[in-house]
Amino acid sequence: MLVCLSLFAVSAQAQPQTDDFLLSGDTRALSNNCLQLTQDLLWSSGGIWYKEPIDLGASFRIDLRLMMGCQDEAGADGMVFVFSPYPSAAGYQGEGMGFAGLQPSLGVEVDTWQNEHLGDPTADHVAIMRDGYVSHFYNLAGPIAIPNVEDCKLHEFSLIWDADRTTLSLELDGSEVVSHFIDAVKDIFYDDPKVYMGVTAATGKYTNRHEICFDRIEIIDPLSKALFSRIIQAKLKRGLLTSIPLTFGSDSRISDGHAELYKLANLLNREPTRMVEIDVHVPLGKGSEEDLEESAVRARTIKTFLEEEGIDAKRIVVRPLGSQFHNLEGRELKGPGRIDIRLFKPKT
Ligand SMILES: [Ca+2]
Ligand SMILES: [Ca+2]
Repeated sequence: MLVCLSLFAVSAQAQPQTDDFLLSGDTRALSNNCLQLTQDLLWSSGGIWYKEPIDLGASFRIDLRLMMGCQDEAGADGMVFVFSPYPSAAGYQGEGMGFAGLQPSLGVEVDTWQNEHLGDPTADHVAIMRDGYVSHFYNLAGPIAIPNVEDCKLHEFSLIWDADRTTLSLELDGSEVVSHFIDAVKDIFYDDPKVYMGVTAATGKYTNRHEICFDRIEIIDPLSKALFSRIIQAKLKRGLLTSIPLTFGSDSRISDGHAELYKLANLLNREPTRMVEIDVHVPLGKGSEEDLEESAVRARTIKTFLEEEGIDAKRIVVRPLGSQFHNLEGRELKGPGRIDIRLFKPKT
């Protein structure tokens, strides 16, 4: 199953499969959702990159398990969760853990080997880093010591991006271990929110086997939480007719205005006793028959959208009105079109 990462996905959830990743270096698939990034050998390195880009404008949570090897004292080097504009990039091995040198990037390391010159603590540790710098003198957050993870066991990690608070956090076995506030889109990625998610691992002069299993990727779209302003909400609750802009492409699909429809869906979800009447107007087009047909197509699209947002079809009344009111009360329709909505309580 492929996770749907489109901008308009409300809350897409999926268990990623190994096919969903580009593999590099020594990486090999172990099962449907587990991969080995390094063998227990000198100077081994591997990386995986999720093929679909991730939008940092949306919040997400990635649940996975890591097996960091079976050697504690003599085990090295560790793994890094990486966000980068380029998939399949690979950084330096050894202490670089496949992350060193990747620029621009945002990384979260799970480091199991102390490199004193990088400021590593003795214990296994985590840190949030940028632009391929593995030295803690330049990191964003950490290093934070964690219990030994080189115990031959799978440990649960969750990587959480809160897009509203622009905060990246890492949980280990259910507890938050490191968190950092950063406007990553602006400060690191040159205003481009589209990034790829990768995981890298490496060994050097000391070694360990590094494995990863993916349990769940959940994307929470910010649009799905959008609300009308208090003024419009109050107006709608009084049953007043309210227009919302909605643009359709030549294929009769909604091309702009999804945010407005999400707001309507959210309001209907909060007001479960109310129904909605939607009048669908189109600009003066080829003729009244064709315009009526076009508005009927749009009406179906809008109804389907709301139904997919969990609104019962019985609560939605759509009226395709063609172009007969295209110039109602001076609100002339030119390019886009308009829908008029009214909330009401059904007579019982
Ligand atoms: Ca290290
Ligand atoms: Ca250790």
